Amino acid sequence: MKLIVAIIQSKDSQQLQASLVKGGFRATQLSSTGGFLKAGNCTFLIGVEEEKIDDALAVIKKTCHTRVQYVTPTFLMPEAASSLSEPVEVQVGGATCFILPVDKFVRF
Ligand code: 2BA
Repeated sequence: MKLIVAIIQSKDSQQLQASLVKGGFRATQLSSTGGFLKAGNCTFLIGVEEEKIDDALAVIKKTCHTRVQYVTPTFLMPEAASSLSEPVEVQVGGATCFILPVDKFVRF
């Protein structure tokens, strides 16, 4: 078994949860915060048999969309507020997925 840790945008979370259940996957959804934008996002923990990893990733890929966000650089560098004011484009995934080995899995 593997554990997929998938960080996605909150806007896609309901659809992903529904698609995973429909695909026969079990998942836990956590509220999280991106370190860069400091905005809320969602982290899914999905325990998956090794042979189903690609299927689960396909569901995530199909459901989670890349979006563009604009950030004012003053948000990143408050000390340079007077010289930097034009919003900067940031592409937010999709999904950032980590696939981890699971030593043991039990359910009681
Ligand atoms: P955030 O950290 O809020 O990042 C949002 C978006 O800002 C990122 O989208 C990326 O386009 C940009 N970004 C992040 N750090 C940057 C930097 N140091 N310089 C320039 N641009 C930067 P994604 O890459 O799609 O990431 C979406 C969210 O996934 C992240 O939200 C974070 O919560 C998570 N994430 C991404 N990579 C990660 C990693 N290596 N480890 C842990 N979490 C990660």
